[in-house]
Amino acid sequence: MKAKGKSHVGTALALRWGDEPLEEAIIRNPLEIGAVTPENSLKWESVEPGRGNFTFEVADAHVNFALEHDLSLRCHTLVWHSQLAPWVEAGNYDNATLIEIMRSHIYTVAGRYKGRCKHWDVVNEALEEDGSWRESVFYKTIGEAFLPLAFKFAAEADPDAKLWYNDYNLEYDEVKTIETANLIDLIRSYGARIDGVGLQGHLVVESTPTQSNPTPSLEVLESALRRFTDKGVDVEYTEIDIRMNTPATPEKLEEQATQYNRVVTSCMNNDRCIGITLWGISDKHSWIPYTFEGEGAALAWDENFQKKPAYGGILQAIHDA
Ligand code: 9MR
Repeated sequence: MKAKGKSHVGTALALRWGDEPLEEAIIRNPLEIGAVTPENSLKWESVEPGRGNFTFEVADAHVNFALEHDLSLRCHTLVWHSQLAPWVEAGNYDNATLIEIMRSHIYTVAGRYKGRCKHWDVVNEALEEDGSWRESVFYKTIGEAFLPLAFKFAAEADPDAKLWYNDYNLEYDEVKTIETANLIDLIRSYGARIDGVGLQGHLVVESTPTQSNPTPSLEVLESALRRFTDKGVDVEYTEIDIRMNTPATPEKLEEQATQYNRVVTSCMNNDRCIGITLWGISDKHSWIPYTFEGEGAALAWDENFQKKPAYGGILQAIHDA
C-alpha cells in the first residue's frame, strides 16, 4: 500500500493478547498492518462515564501500543449517539450546557492525546438512511451547529490531527452519501475545518436479513468516493467487513474476495483515498455475529487466523493498482 502511495492498511484494535497471540502477531507484523483504530476504548462511555469523571487507563494502553509499535493511530470517536455515557442524555441539559459538555469532552480527550492521534473521527453517524439528521441528543439540543462546533473544538484541542466525519452505508452513492457531502459545506460555513470522510464499509456479500443490497459495483463505489474528494477532503474505508449468511461456503468466500477486491480497487483508483482499515483481523472476533444473528464470516482471516480468499482479493487489488 505504501509503495502505491497510500498511508496504510489498518485494523480495529481490542488488545486481547493474553488470549490471542496469533492476532497480536498479525497486528505487529508491519507487512500486514500499519495503522490501528481502538475499537471501543476511546468512546464517550469508556472515557467519561460520569460528568467530568475521566478514565483513561484502557484508552492509554491502546494509544501506547500503537505508538510503541510504530502503528499510525486513528482515534475513534468524540461525538456519537451510541456508546454514549447515559448521563449525557439523562441530564436533559439545555443548549449552552450541552455545548459546554461537548467542548469539555473534546478538549479533555483530544487534548490528552494531542500530537498522537494522526486522525480523529470527530463526529460519527449523524445522519439517518434518508439523509435527514439523526435525532441524537446533540442534534435535538444544539441543532445542526453541534457538528461544526465539534470540529472547531477538535481543531483547537489537537491542531495537527486530521479531522474526520465517519458513517456507514455511504458506499451506495444514494441520498445519504449526497447529504453527507453537504455536511462538508456546513462545517466550512461555520469557519471550521474537516479533512476527511470515512466510509465505514460494513457491507454484505449477499442479501441478508439486515441489509438487502450487496456491495455496489466499482462504478458506484468510485462515484461515492468522488462525492467527497471533489470537495477537497480525503477519504478512507474505515471499518471494512463484508458479511454473509453463515455458514460460509467456498462459493460465498470467493464472491467475498471479489467484493473486497472491488472495494480496495475503488480506493486505489482515487488519489485522495488514503487507505483502508479492516474492522478486525479474524472472524473469531467480530461484532457481526453478536449484532446480526446468523450473519458473519466478514473479515480477511478465518476463525483460526488463516488467510481467507478475501485476503487474496485485497492483495490483488493493491498489486494491480
Ligand atoms: O466493533 C464495535 C463493537 O465491539 C461494539 O460493541 C459496538 C457498539 O455499537 O461498536 C462496534 O463498532 C462500531 C463503530 O464504533 C462505529 N461504526 C459501527 C461499528 C459496528 O457497530
